[in-house]
Amino acid sequence: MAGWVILTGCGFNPDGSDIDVTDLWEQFIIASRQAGLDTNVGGYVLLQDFDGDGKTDAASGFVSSEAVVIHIQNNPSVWSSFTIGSNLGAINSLASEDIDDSGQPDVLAATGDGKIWILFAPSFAGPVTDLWRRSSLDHPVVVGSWDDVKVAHFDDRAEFNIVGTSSDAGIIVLWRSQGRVTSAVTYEPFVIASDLPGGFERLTVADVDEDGDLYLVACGPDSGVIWLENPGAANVTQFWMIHPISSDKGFTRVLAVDVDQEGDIDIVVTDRDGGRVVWFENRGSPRQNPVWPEHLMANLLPGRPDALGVGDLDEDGVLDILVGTDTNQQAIYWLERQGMAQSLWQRRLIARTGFDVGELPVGDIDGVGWPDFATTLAGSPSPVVWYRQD
Ligand SMILES: [Ca+2]
Ligand SMILES: [Ca+2]
Ligand SMILES: [Ca+2]
Ligand SMILES: [Ca+2]
Repeated sequence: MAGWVILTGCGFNPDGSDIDVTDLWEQFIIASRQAGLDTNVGGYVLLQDFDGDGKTDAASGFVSSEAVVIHIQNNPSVWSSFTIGSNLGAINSLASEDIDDSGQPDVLAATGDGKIWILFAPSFAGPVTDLWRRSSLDHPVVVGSWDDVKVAHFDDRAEFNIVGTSSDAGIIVLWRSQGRVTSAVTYEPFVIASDLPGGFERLTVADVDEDGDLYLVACGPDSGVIWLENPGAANVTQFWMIHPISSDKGFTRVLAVDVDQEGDIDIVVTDRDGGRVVWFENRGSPRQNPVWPEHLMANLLPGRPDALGVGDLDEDGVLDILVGTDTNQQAIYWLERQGMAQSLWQRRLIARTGFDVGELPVGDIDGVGWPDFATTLAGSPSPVVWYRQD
């Protein structure tokens, strides 16, 4: 990170402390520790209404559980958990969309066993707890481990596209359906990028230049940050140009959001080992103007930031960034920009968790009041939780 030392010391509260808002946030349990499910390492959680009753549900998976569990909300403090897939390999990422257009959302899992699984929800004829069919995507090459999976519409077909990244294979792959989806086998792989030195661990989907096509942004601790240019919705199997955003190492999580509210998508990343959250400023027309200035958002040492979320927590029209840390002084913070300075961020402490914080999806979980968020707490007696602000 040489060259950015000048930023150290900027961007904190004047007295160097957090604004403590822990009293304003209450934790609720989505799932308690369950026999036969090892939830001690590496958690992932997403929000989705799986049973179509209008109440937000969740899906979770852990590196150590090798299983995907859905959590159906009965009421905000009572949730029922059902394992929808087990022995899948270490869960490295989860995604959810209605892949087969059945009316019920399905779940995808990228795993350490070298597979990307699609878990298809049972039809509406039966309860959501019926058997979930599973199948895995075809691979263009043998992959040891998939790090991330995302679902979006990159092409002009009705069916969703799926993208996955494997850092150890150094590839990023896009799958497109050959017609109506009945199983993962309907999908054909197309390699977007290969021979990527160091590889990329995390993906996010964003329209980086606002031309209507969706692009990919990728980060990897051994490779930096790039964006990959979709050649166009009618041409997704043609060449995807790779554009560098940063060649600095150490970035573990990535988020695309208009940080400075100038109307273009900026990129937020965690530098886990460096304890920092930084953002890269899109100065408009990133194809012609490829320099993305780096700005410090927070230095959380000795905490190791390795989880990001975004939402307008205080409903003031400005998106807020959630950050979770692990290893030391595990906590959840809310970062809010102060005025126009790019590196002046106010930091509020939402919770000291005592356990490593996983992902931080924001949503209206209880259906009333302010936005809420869920997360995983690896190793905790309550490994899947949500937080509400009073
Ligand atoms: Ca529901
Ligand atoms: Ca479905
Ligand atoms: Ca912007
Ligand atoms: Ca806000």
